[in-house]
Amino acid sequence: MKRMKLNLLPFIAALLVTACATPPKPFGPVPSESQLAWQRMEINMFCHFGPNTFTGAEWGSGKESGDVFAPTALDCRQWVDVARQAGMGGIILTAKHHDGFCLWPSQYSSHTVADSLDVLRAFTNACREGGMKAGVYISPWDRNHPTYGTPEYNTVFANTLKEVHTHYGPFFEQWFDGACGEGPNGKRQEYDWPLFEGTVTDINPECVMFSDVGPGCRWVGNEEGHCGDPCWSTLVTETGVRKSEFGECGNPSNSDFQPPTSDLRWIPAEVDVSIRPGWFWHKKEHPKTVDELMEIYYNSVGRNGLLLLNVPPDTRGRIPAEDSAVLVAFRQERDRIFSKDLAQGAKVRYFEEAPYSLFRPGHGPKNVLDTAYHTYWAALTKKAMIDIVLDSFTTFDIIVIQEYIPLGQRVYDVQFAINEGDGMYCQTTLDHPLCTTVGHKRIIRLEESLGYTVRTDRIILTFRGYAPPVINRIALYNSKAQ
Ligand code: FUL
Repeated sequence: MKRMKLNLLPFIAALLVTACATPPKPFGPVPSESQLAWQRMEINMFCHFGPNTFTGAEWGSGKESGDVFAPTALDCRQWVDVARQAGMGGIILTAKHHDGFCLWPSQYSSHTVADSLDVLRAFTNACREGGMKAGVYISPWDRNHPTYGTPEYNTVFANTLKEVHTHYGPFFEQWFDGACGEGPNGKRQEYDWPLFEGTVTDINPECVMFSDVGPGCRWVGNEEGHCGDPCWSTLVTETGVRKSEFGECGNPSNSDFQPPTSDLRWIPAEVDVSIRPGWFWHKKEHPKTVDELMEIYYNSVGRNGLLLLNVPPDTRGRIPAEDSAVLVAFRQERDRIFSKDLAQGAKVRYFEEAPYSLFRPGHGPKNVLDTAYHTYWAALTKKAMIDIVLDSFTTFDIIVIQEYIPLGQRVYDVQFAINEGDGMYCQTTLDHPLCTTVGHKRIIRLEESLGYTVRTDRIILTFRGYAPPVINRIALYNSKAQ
């Protein structure tokens, strides 16, 4: 028998390369396809419209006459036009607020619009015609329904959901408000959440359901337009926060991420805030300024949240001109700042001297510059560095970083070093990182986080993750450029 010395090295090397070329495994909970599509919408419109628009109330008593609801020139197409011009992809309408008044002729309530004034139908038709996604807010709290406060109401509410989702859907989002007070019989309701959620899921499994704690997305914990920092898209719901136990930006995973446990779920934060002081239109109120909206944008979308901006129609049933003007200006301001990515054309490399800068073949660092969503840089170690070399010294004051969240939210700390000229490097420290977690999108304003605008030709970013970071995008902008 001939004896041969078998050299296994090339096989092992080939195996290693093949293993590394495969995409990284997801880490912890990840978004469903509809949650991912939802997160990528980034800004949606909320429309609070109902009897309160006419009575001046914020919380109607449920005793108001349905006749007060009398829009003089209802035009849901105009809502869609305004939302589109503002760069929004979806609108959520308050089809039933706490007063119980239904904006469609429901068979489960006597407090509704007339058949001839089916606002929900006009709204969903306008959305479909205009290529806008429609969402629906249906308040569980009902100050009108006589059965509220009894087990029977749970069936009424489930039937109401069924009616709306069957005859007016599909909706991209179902909003379950967390407010829970007494009904007309003076009693509080014990909600049957599994029944409500199951009803929606049976009809439309793609519908992202909002409530204080999900299951599709969750309340950020305030109505002022900001996420906590850090803002994780993961939440412990079984042993952690439950419905109605939610504080200011507060949930355990906002501040203190726990590496995956069995009851950690993907439940990203939604930031609901009104363009005006109230949720409903009131004659004496006016919209926020562009600067205020930009601040909200940075603190919501820029901190891994989805911004749900409420723009209430007036008594005509139209969005007032002053609100649409400010929304268009808000869009123009975002376009002005974020249209020129100064990192385009840069050389991106891994940091040659450091072993922790290795990456998966096929998922190299230059992928952070392209705008394709499904290409990313996948590091091989939990601490990973990337080196961005610009053509020349460049001034910028904003860095945008995106994690590739289909593989989970991993990063908990980002450090930043730049060449300030003469080989002098300036860098952040672990006590004061450039930012904490990243998630879908992190917009870092350098004047806020470092205290100054940057001028450099080389940026080194160091990421620390609970698993090797997977970064989708890094971009640089100068908000002061004209
Ligand atoms: C709250 C409600 O009580 C407000 O009226 C409004 O609808 C806001 C979006 O949610 O919980």
